[in-house]
Amino acid sequence: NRLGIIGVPFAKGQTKQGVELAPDLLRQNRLRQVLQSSDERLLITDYGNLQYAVDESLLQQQRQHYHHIHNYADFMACNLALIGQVQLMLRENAQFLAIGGDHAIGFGSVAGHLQHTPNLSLVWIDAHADINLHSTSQSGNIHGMPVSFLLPQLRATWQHAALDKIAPNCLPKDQLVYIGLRDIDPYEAFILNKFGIRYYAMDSIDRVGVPKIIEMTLDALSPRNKIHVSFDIDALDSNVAPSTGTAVRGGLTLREGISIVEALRDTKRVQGMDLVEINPKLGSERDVRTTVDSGLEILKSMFGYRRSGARYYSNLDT
Ligand code: DIR
Ligand code: MN
Ligand code: MN
Ligand code: MN
Repeated sequence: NRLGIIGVPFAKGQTKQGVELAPDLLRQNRLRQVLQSSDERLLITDYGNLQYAVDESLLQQQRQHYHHIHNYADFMACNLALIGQVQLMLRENAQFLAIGGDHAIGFGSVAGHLQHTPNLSLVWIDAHADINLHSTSQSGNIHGMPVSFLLPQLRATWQHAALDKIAPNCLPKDQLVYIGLRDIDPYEAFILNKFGIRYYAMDSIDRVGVPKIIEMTLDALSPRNKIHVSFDIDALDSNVAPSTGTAVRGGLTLREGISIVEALRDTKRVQGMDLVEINPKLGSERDVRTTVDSGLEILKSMFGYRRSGARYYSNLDT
């Protein structure tokens, strides 16, 4: 089972420096060995860190239409490169992992995945809904907006971005499920409810528990689709993931996070994953170690490790 890994050291979707250091920090903390030892049959290719160049036409787009949000041109340039990179990795591998960087890369990662596999479902695990439009964002930070580039009902609000050319395949709104939300902006709540987008906020998890949430999630998604899991480390409670830009207390325990990821993995349909928003410049040295360890535990569970000791080996080819 081939797994391609790309680092995406993009930090301009929000304002805190440091999140761009996460891919190399995870590598230094034995990312490859950790994954390899959880499934010895994984054939891992590390494609290094994504590079991109901003061209004049994007800067012009930014000046003319999107000057009120931060770093639009960089966002687009990075995600354009990522859309290509994801398609390349899926031609050469059964699965891919994109390591951020901030969650702005969720657009390119999912969009690239959709160009390779149009029948795709998305599970967005996050404290935040990341579904702002440029017109609804209070912060101007694009890491709070990536989902709005993916849904056909919302992407029209980015009319100057030529999304139909860049990433013609969209994500049907009924193939999106959020898990872990607990910090939703008022306009985001309006959008989620207007379009009937499925989301399991922390209060639902409290009421019915993680097993039921997983069951409802999988019931909602088309059983024939491949799955993309976009995991924002801030979905986890800040006691297990303190080093992140917008930590919110009262989140998933590490066990709940692992449990969700194991259940998704057990479908054998997960073809792509993002792990984003680990920021090694925030918190103490111990906070950083805790956050990186939690991230590695989540990745282990997605790509092979079984708490039961059972060896299911690969995700897609059994
Ligand atoms: C807030 C915070 N909704 C915003 N968003 C995120 O800036 O749009 N924090 N994604 O991680
Ligand atoms: Mn393929
Ligand atoms: Mn996010
Ligand atoms: Mn978040």
